Parts: sequence; structure tokens; C-alpha cells
Amino acid sequence: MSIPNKYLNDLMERVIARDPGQSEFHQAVREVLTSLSPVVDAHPEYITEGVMDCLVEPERVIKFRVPWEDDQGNVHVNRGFRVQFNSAIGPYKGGLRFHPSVTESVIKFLGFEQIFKNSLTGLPIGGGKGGSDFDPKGKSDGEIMRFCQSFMSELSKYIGPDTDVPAGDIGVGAREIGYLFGQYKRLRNEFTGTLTGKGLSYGGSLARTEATGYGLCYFTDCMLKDAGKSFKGATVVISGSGNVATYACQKATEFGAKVVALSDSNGYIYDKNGIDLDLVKEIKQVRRDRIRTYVDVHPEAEYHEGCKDIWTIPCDIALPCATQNELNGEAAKALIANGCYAVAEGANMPCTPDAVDALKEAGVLFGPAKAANAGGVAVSALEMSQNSMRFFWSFDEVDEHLKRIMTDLYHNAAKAAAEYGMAGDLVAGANIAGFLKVANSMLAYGLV
Ligand code: NDP
Ligand code: 2IT
Repeated sequence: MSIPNKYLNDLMERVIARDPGQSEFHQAVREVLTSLSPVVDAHPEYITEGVMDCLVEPERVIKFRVPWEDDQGNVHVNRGFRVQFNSAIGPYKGGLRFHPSVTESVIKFLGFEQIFKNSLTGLPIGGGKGGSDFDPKGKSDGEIMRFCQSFMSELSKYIGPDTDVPAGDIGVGAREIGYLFGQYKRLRNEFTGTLTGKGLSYGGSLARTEATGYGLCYFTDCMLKDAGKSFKGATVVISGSGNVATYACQKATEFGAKVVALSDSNGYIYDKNGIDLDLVKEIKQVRRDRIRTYVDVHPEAEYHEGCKDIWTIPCDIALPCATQNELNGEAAKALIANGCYAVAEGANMPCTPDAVDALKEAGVLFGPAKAANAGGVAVSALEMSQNSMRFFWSFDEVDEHLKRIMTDLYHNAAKAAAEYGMAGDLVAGANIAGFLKVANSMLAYGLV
């Protein structure tokens, strides 16, 4: 589908021609440029002053070799990335993803999304993302440590507390952040908040672990309330069983919903009685095992191999919290047919464009990732604040900030959509509200 504004449509073609094959990046850019068409129609200065052309080109892409040795002494070489996309409103900020599917395109799409997400939080953070095609699955702690140290030996040259502050994402949790921070501290001989998601004993923030999943539920709660609905009594399906999915499950349950399904990359569990989250935490966080072992303890629940049919489970609310493009047009149709009335994205870009179109057309409430999952990076920014102050806030203080940030974010996105004649369209609203702050800063700087 072409982008309404002709300049932006041509720009999209130039983005594709410049980096053919970066399909995830193109998908993310197309969605944003489509939403921004009415904005640049009204404000052509964003085009004439070069803001739009600069916006789609990262300030810097760093790509490096990561050699490491396994427990048997065999050498492996992975590829590392850090995309420093936009620093108009603060230091580059965004997670690191360790997964075999990581490519430059994936990191660029994530870094691009992060620009608008970070702006939406209202906090002073720019957009960046990084990672590696390293697969942490099945690796020993020693192998993970050596990989992380090698990765940081190179990355440390490009980051810093006022320059670029990485955090976790898929495959990068508390253990990896510990190894990465330890190596950074050793190489730079400084103790600064250059990574977030740190352990509580060395500068981490309370509630960072819970923040993305909790924030997703706070956002969804606002969206539901505006439509006269709520989590109370609702049946919820959540994909994934990692950081985001786990704490989304916890908060949705606290809000009175029944979560009946979770998944990992091999398959999904369906427990009509409601998920036993303590068991899931045991399986995924302690044993680092597969979700299928859930049915060993709860034989009344079902395990299904493969992920895509999770969306055929009847539910009121769906929260995709695993990975990009995990919910396609067909899955959206199944959700609609079963009466699902709200979908909010915990993962980054989990719904394909045809799924988003189908959901919107059917009148399903839709919370786009860059708004709905911004709670994690928001609390990361609060971790940076606490580190700068050399102080810390209580769990409840951080959680209160998170609630307020997600509520404001929801209302700002809803307001921006309404201002541009697209009331109720949170995709457009989030893109526009996130863009304006960044774009106006870029205008102020001139061509840099
Ligand atoms: P985790 O590594 O903690 O968990 C990822 C979960 O998704 C696991 O259950 C994993 O299964 C599953 N998964 C990963 N890749 C695939 C795949 N290709 N197909 C099917 N399932 C898959 O990551 P997070 O929970 O942190 O991240 C999940 C999503 O949320 C990502 O899109 C991330 O970018 C996004 N996000 C994360 C934030 C954070 O603070 N952590 C903040 C905002 C967004 P398995 O165990 O088999 O690997
Ligand atoms: O996608 C995301 O927002 C994250 N993975 C969190 C980034 C962060 O810096 O906390």
C-alpha cells in the first residue's frame, strides 16, 4: 500500500533501495511514515528542513566480531550490533537482543521503534538497540560469561552513561546484564549507570524486572476503561513466557483477569483453570526449561507443539509478548471470530500489518507496541535517574511513577490521534506524539 504523502512515499522507496532485504526495518518505517502523512501535510518544514530524511537513517551503525570459546575449547565467532539511531532528545537507549534470528534489519527496526517509544515516555532518552545472533539456549553459565565479556570488550568503546545506555531484551536478562556490566566496569574503570536492568545489589532499580509487563497492563487498563470495559472477569491469552509475558500475566491476574495460555518458541500451554505462574517462573527462570514441562505438574492442562495456534484459543484480551510478526492476519481473524475485543502488544511489532488492519477494521481495541510496552524503558530511565543521584526509590515509588507514565502516555497518544482526525487510532496517535518531540528537537538543532 502506498503512503498518502508523496514525498514520504518516495522516501520509503529510497529507504528500500538503499538497504534492500531489510524487511523488518522497512515494515516499521512504512507504518510510521503512513501515520505521519497528515503531520507533514500540515507542516512541510519537517520535509524541507531534512527531518524526515534524517529520521530514517541511523546516526551510527556499529557492527563487530564476537569471538568466544565454548566449554570444550572450540572457537565460535558471532556478530554483534549496536544501532545508535537517534540522540535528539537524550542518550541512545534500548535493549540488547541475543537470538539466532538477529540481523542488522531486526536491530534497525527495533532501534527505529525505540526512538518514538522513548519519546512517548516523556523522559530524556534517545533511540538505540543492539544484540547478536548468539543463541544463549543450552549454553553453560561459563559460556554465557565468556560471550558477554567478548561482546562488551568491543561495545564498551561506544557506550557510556551520557552517550548510550543498553539494557536487556530477548535472551538478555539479569544474568547477562551482570556479566556485561562487570566487564564494562573492569574495562572502563568506572562505576556508572551505563547499563540498566542491573541487579539490585549493584545499582538496579526496584520494579525494572516487572516494568514492561506491568506497564502493558496499566496501558491496556486505560484503553479498556475508555471503552467501558476492564480486565475484571476477562479471559486473557498471552504469548511468550519470558520477562514481559510473566509480569503481564501477574498484573492481569491481579486486575481480576484469568490468563489461560502462555508459550515459548516450541509451543503453548492452555490451562482453563488459569495459569499457575509460580510454576512457570520455576520452569523458565530457575530451571531454564521448556514450557511443555508445565503439564507434568498440571496434567489437566494442554500442551500444543507450535506457536501459531495459540490465537485460536477463545479470549477477550490478547497480549502478544514473544517476538515480531508472531500474530498474522489469519490469527487476527481467529481472535475476532472468537469475540476478542482488545489486543495490546507487549512484544515489539508482534502483529503483522494485515493483522493490525483486520483488528482495526473489526473495531478491536488495539494498543501498539511502542506505546503499550514502553514501561520497561521508562523504568530503565528511572534507573538512570537513581544512578545519577546515587540514590534509590522504593518499589512502590517506582511503580507509582510507572503507572503515571503509562496513563499519561495513553492519553497523549489518544489526544494526538484525535487532533489529526483519527480518534481511537492509537497506532497513528503513538507515532505522531512520539515523533513531534523528536522532530521539533531536530528542527531546533539545524542540519546535524
Ligand atoms: P525473553 O527472552 O525474556 O522472553 C522471550 C519469550 O519469547 C520466550 O518465551 C521465548 O521463548 C519467546 N520467543 C522468543 N523468540 C521467539 C520466536 N522467534 N518465536 C516464538 N517465541 C519466541 O524476552 P522478553 O520477554 O524481554 O521480550 C519479549 C518481547 O518483548 C520482545 O519482542 C522484546 O523486544 C519486547 N520487549 C521487551 C522489553 C523488556 O523490558 N524486556 C521491553 C519492551 C519490549 P524461548 O524461551 O523458547 O526462547
Ligand atoms: O524494547 C524495549 O523497550 C526494551 N527491550 C527495553 C529497553 C531498555 O532500555 O530498557
